[in-house]
Amino acid sequence: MELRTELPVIFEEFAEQRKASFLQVKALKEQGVPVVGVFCTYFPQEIAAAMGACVVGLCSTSDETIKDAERDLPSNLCPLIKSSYGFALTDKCPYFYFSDLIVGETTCDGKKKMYEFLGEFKPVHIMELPNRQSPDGLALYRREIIRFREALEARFGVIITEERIRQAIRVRNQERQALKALYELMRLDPVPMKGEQLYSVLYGSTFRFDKEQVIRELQDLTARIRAEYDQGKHCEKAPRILITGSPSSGGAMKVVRAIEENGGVVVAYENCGGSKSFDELVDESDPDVYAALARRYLNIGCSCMTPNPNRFALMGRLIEEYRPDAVVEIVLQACHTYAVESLKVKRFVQDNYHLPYLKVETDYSSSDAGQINTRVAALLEML
Ligand code: BJ8
Repeated sequence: MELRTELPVIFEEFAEQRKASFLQVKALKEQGVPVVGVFCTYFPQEIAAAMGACVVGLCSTSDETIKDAERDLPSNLCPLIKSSYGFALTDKCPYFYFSDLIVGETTCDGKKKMYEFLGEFKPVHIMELPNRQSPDGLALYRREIIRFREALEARFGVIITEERIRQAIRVRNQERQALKALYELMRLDPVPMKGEQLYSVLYGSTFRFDKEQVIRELQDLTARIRAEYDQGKHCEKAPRILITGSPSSGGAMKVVRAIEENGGVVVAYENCGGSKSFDELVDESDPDVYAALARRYLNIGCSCMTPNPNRFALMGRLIEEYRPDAVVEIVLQACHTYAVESLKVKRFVQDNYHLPYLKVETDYSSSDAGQINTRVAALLEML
């Protein structure tokens, strides 16, 4: 049974949130609110939030500007990097246009080299992200978070106090908990909503700038979905899929759509945009606020870490909690770290959990949609 009532409208509103927020950012900018543009889940949001800045995600996920980007960048490069650079280059992304400062991290090679070119037309601050989750790495990222705070203070002429940072941590933790509560509804079988609907809320909420308000709306949405579920309004029982790999927003959502159009349902997203983004809270009791932030962010299990045990710890937990029937990995074209690590994911999923595993290498074009459809349909038929 499909969800009725006004819930689909709410999902739709979240799905359109990125576009809907263009004007909000413009208005904030006119009120003198600094706008900080970011590209990665490792970005310590709380530091910018503590100065009252508006934080906007700049990762672009459509192939509209890839041709423009390829004038400067190699064509054999991750589409997320080319798309993001292309939107910046052509001034087609209002968020980029309004950003007073862009922050990048030393994650994958393509991204960090692209930032050098972005720096030619916008102020860019690079945070040095260690590639190991070690005590030394933690100390380095802690220092980098302090250096970032100092850079903001110098650029915007403000003082960012520890008290403000703690307040920002409290609010972000509440937002993470609200997102998790919604997400955890997908443990139900049958599920209360489609995986694409869930993702539209997760993604859309990152473009909501009044965090107190979005927390209330998420809590309200979760309660309403649960109440309707208890009245028997939910989706049909379907093969359950866990998504992992490169981020699946925008053009890469074609994989999720192929799964759901062929009778499956995405119950969990291990990748950025999904659990990686909000699974862990910042420890509010740590007297060293910078160490608490460094630990929380450095714990993210991105494939740019080597080794990368935290990705597998999270994936194992999600498999146990969400009970997928198969795992589908999305690897964006030329994303070497996820492509190489995919062998470990395949072994992990097959050997430890005896689940089928499918790797889909793709970009943001629609040229491979038919082929993806065929492969996904074959997987679902087997389940
Ligand atoms: S924490 S996943 S947001 S780096 S897909 S640009 S890795 S070549 S987006 Fe990412 Fe931060 Fe990691 Fe998450 Fe490079 Fe791969 Fe492209 Fe990627």
